[in-house]
Amino acid sequence: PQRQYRLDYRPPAYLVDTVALDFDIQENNTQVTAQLAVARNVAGPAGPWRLDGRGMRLVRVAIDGADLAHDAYELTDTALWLDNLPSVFELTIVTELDPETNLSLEGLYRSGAILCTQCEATGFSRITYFPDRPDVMARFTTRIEADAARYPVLLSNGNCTQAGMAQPGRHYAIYEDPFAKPCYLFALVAGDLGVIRDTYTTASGREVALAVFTEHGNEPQCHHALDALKKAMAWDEATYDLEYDLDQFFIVAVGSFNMGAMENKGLNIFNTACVFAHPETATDGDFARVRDVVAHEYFHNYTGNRVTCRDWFQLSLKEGLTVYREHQFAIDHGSPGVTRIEQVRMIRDIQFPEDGGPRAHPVRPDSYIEMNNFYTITVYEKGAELIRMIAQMAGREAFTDAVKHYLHKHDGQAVTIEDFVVAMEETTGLDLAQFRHWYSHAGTPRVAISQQHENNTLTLTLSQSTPATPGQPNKPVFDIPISLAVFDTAGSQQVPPQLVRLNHARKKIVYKDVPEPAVVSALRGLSAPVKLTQDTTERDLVCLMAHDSDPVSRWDAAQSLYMTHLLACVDAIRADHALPGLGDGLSQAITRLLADWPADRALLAEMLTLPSTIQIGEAFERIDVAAIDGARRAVRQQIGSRFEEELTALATAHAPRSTYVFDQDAAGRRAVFALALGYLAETGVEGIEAWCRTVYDEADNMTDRMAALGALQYCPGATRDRLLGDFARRFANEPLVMDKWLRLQVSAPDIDAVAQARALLQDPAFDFTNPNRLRALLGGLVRGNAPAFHRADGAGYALLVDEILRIDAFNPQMAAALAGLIAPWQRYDARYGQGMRAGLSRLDGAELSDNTREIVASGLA
Ligand code: BAL
Ligand code: ZN
Repeated sequence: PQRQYRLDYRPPAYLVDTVALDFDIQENNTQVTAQLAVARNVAGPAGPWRLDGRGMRLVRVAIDGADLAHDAYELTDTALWLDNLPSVFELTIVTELDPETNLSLEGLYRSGAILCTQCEATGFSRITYFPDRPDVMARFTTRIEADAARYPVLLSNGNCTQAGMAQPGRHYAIYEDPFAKPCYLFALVAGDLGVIRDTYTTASGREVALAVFTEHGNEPQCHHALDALKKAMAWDEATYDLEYDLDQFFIVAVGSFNMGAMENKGLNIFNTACVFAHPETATDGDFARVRDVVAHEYFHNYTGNRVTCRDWFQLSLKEGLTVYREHQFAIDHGSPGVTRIEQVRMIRDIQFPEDGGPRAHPVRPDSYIEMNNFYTITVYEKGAELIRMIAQMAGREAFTDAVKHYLHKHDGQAVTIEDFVVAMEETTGLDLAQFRHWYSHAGTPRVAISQQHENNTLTLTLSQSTPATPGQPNKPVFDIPISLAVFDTAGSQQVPPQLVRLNHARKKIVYKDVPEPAVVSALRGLSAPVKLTQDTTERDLVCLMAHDSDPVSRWDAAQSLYMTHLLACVDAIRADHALPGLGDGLSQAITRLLADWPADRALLAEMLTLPSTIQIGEAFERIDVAAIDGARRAVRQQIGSRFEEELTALATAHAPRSTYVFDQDAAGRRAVFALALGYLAETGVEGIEAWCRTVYDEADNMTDRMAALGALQYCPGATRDRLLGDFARRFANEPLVMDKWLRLQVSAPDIDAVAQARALLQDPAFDFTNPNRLRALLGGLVRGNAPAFHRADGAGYALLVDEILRIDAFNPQMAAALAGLIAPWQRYDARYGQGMRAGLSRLDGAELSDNTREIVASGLA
């Protein structure tokens, strides 16, 4: 495999003005005829022209209508090379594909009753030979012909301009997309589909036809997604003056999909998991995710489609910005504090570990072997945090103007992250020279803040350093926006919130006329993706938890209090000492919280949630899985026992009563109920099983059912078995709900989860070529039951490696993602790390896809 380097970028040798595609869908194969209007690009290199292509049969190549003989071109496993070309010509290519046997879920493939495509990053080159790079933008016309009974619905990008009957029993449709686009945004769908429809009238009065397509019978689960789409369209008009630009916008939900969704122009294709939301089958979390993913894909219409990436190293150009826009949208449609807390948790729990492991890479990577391995939390979420930092420094209004300027300046172009940053500077007046390091350097900066207070003068000393990451031993000094505020111990504000730019290795900030004692609230709302150490006292944290004006900071103070106690418990377990008690400060803080519930109940649930085991692991040089899990469970039991009465009152007050609605208030109540029930179950309080049974039996929605089953994970016995059996029978025909069941099957602490997973993998009721099933079962085991996965005999690693090898043969993207779970073996205590490494070595000795090989090699480097 060839490693690609960012600095090797050369403009394309030839440009494609128009592409006419003709899909002839037959029973067992599909023939694709592509006609390209091509012109030499004077800015590009001379010599033979490379068209990418793999996994299909080349039937015909013709230049200006004349067929090329076999010796007039060169064909390899991954490319078609043409030479001695005229400067302007029409290229015809005919290929034959086997969508029925394509389990990679790239290119054209079957998902149930639906033929569909996935072209990002390079799936289009499984459809026809083409310069499969985003800086080749062409106007596409697509004709699809298929059996009318089997495929009554035929869809592609743009607007439908013609449709009708073809030969007997067959029909066709023609779509024209007036916007030039890279081939990664191409999409086609053919199938016998149900649909729900609506319209949206844009701010300037144009009517857009909206639709969500799905396999028959699932239509009732699609209304929430359609509603979210209309909200997203209205939000983008109101926030950025961005109006939709085609006559139709369609979403198609398919069961087999590697990603969450895909923003193809005018024809988004979604994983059903990011479309379906019905109270009986989806939780509040699912409802929120569907809303946000629908919005995300819609927002790509401008940030990604109208302005796209020059090359894949620039992926964060569209993903970081679109995730940021999605985050803004989510904050405007839910509890702002809790929504931000969820975003912060994602950064700390998933991005920080990636940035501290063997796969650490800059938001704009410098090289890759397989691009699909770089659709990462760093490119997406850290990329969004970089945009958020720019927005904070610029101020919301200036930032909004800058985004408008960027989209206007580069409309219809394929550009770079540098182009984006320049556009930000041009409008906001910010100097982002030093800030650019965030894009080019991996790793999580450490920021330390210490305070001295004398004669009413408060001096803060801020410093930064960043650990080395693979291939980047030396780190620059970053430009880090730190949000600060100062309170007195009663919670009155002494210094209002302000943004300080830590752009030196060390910086002092002096506040005069601040009476002692002062409580410093720093990095409020995670103003930068850094790890903070601060010399705050327990008293300060208790004060911030009660009084900070920012709910995210209140939550963060609680997290710090919990963390101090959790770390002491991990140390005690490792040293075989008795566990320390809860401590006065923490007890006092929880007492206060449980005596005076914040109005935002979702915030209360967050404030009573301990840092995750991953978060706790981040605090250690080497991760001791058993000690960390043991400590977290023990602290939950300490809290459950100490506050049994208060938690019972909390659960009782929020027990399900009314008919399900998905709104902020109701979801918050359900969240706090589930949280209290979980504590009580983990503590084993009397009567808890009966309570869970009642909740389950009487539930009118999936959120409450899952609250009961989640709590029962701690209560082995007949009740749990009966309810899990009932759940499996009730939802046997709902694959997404059965994914929840699969996770439950492997996440209980008392079971042999590895044996359970192996048994389930043999169960013919489940299609374990489907990514959602695999994520549920294997993700459920590795992430949802770490002690079971990391068991001492290595059976968990053996199972995962067996599965990676099986899956790699048909879906390399999925296999590579799973291999990433054991790549960071060096972060683990040797007891675990050696087994993880042995797993990687076994993979290394096998025949692997480029995708999986790249991940394994990074782990073994
Ligand atoms: N472009 C891949 C799916 C997404 O990020 O929207
Ligand atoms: Zn995206």
